[in-house]
Parts: sequence; C-alpha cells; structure tokens
Amino acid sequence: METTTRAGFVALIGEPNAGKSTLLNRMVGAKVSIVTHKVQTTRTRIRGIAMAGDAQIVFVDTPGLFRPRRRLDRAMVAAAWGGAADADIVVLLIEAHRGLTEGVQTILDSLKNRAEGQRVALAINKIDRVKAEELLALSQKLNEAFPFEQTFMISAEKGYGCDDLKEWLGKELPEGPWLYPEDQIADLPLRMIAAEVTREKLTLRLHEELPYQLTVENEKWEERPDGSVRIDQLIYVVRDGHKGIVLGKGGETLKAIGSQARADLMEFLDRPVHLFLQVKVRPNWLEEKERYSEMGLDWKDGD
Ligand SMILES: Nc1nc2c(ncn2[C@@H]2O[C@H](COP(=O)(O)OP(=O)(O)OP(=O)(O)O)[C@@H](O)[C@H]2O)c(=O)[nH]1
Ligand SMILES: [Mg+2]
Repeated sequence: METTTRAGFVALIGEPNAGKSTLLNRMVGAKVSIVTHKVQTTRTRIRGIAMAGDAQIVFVDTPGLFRPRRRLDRAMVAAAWGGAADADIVVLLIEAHRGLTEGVQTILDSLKNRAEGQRVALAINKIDRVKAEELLALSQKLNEAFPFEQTFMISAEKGYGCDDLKEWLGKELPEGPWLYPEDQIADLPLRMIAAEVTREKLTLRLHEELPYQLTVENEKWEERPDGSVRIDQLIYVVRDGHKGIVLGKGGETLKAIGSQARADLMEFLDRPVHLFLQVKVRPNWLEEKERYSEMGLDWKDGD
C-alpha cells in the first residue's frame, strides 16, 4: 500500500517575546533561531523543518508583531505578515500570563482583515507560568475574540503540549511530496545562522537600545584542511560610544561575547571554529538597502 505524504508551511506569529523562536527550535529539535528574554530578537523569517509521521512541517518563525516605528521595525513586521500570508496554517502564540493584551487584540483585528480563509490555530504558551484554572477562562475569552480552528496549551520551553500541536499540524497539512530532504532542519545559510548566534550573545550582554542598533554580518567563511572553520564577522554599530561599550575595557566584553558565540557554533557545526569579530561604526546602517538584504529583509523605497 502506498503511504500518503503531507507537507506544508506553518507560520508562527505573535507579539514580540511570545516564544515563537523557542517553539520553532523545540519542533525542529535544534537551535536554528536565536532566543533572548528581550523583545524583537528575531528580525527575519526563519524556516525550520520538522517531521511528524509522514508529514513534513516547514515552520516559519517570524519577527514579533508590534507597532513599528523605525524602517527596520516596518521591514520586520512586513516580513512577519508575509510569512503568515504564505502559510498553510498560522499558529498565533500568546503568553498565558499576559493574556489578551492590546497587542494581541491588534493582531486579531489584522488577522480578521487580511486573512480571508486563512487557517489559524491558537497556542497559549508559557503555561508553566500560570495556574491551570486560569487557562480555561483565557482560552474561552480568546476564542470569543477570534474563531480559532483549534486551541493548544503549551510550554515551548518545557515541551508541554508540543507533541500534540505537532501531530495536529502534521495531520492538517495538505497531501503532497516533501519540500526538503528528510534530514534537513533549516533553510537558512549557515553563515547567517552564525551571524545570528553572535547577535544573540550581543543582545544578551548589552543593555537598553544598543542591541537594536547593531547588526552582525558574516564577512568570511573559510573551511580549513584540518576540518575546522574560520569565521570572520563584522558588528556594525551606529556610534563611537557604542563601539566602546561592545569592546569593553581592554576588549574584554567582545572577547567574552566571542567565546560564547564560538562555543555555540562549535556545537552547531560539530567541528572546531575560529571566530574573529570586528566592530565597525557605521552611523547610517539602519538606512542602508544592502544591510536589509544581508538580514533577509525586503527593502521598500520611500519607507
Ligand atoms: N516560562 C517560559 N518561558 C518561555 C517559554 N517559551 C519561551 N520562553 C521565554 O520567553 C522569552 C522569549 O522567547 P523567544 O522564543 O525569543 O520569543 P519570540 O516570540 O521569538 O520573540 P521575538 O523574536 O522577539 O519576537 C525567552 O526568555 C524564552 O526563554 C515557556 O514556555 N515558558
Ligand atoms: Mg524570535
């Protein structure tokens, strides 16, 4: 008997910090998208691939949806909605302890306007942070606000409910051949993942506005005959003062960031890594078209 395969795209959308990237990594079983406790960590769409029985689910992690101010914010929010529009199923993540916030309400309004016929499921995330009794009421309230096809209570971090969600998604995707080789886990160039790892360490380490005003680009990727890889990255900041903070006293801060990033990269790439980081002041990088294509974002003239 022939078995039917299924395949399709599942977009993870939600407010910044909802846990979208954590869920993507949990579904894929590897860290392909960076995670921090700060908002607006993810800047572009990141595809991670998971198998559920005979179904191949291509999860699309998206930047958080919020009211954009800067050009970069607008490009991020546009990338997130683009991900939702292209998906077979959208999963809206919300945080259990925050509930139906104004931000969530705005997302629901937008979903109603743009997503005629779009299949949308709800995932109430971070259930480890609330009492079970509160969940039922929250689920009811959200389902009154939007006709979700299905509701899941999950903890992306602890894994609760994630198998149920994955199984359901696998069954609901359309029949068709797999879109990627069975062993592929991400659709993102390695060099981009490597730059993201460094940006994660910078975001975790630096305060206030600084993480939002820097970007990391891969400059060189050299496979060495001994099986190791040499990676050169550039960190663009907007001011001399920022450069000083990133470097730290005697270069200590950058050194610490570099060694954390290197450790993650060695694990991810499963081979020795030599990582070289350089900080450059580039006051206008947030208004440069090329930076956006490096980040995997669309540039719109006139924005
Ligand atoms: N307690 C708890 N924390 C979680 C859970 N899932 C994610 N987190 C935490 O929530 C924070 C944000 O997680 P991310 O996965 O980066 O969130 P995101 O939605 O991708 O955020 P942006 O990329 O900024 O839009 C991190 O500190 C996670 O560890 C969960 O199930 N329970
Ligand atoms: Mg994210």
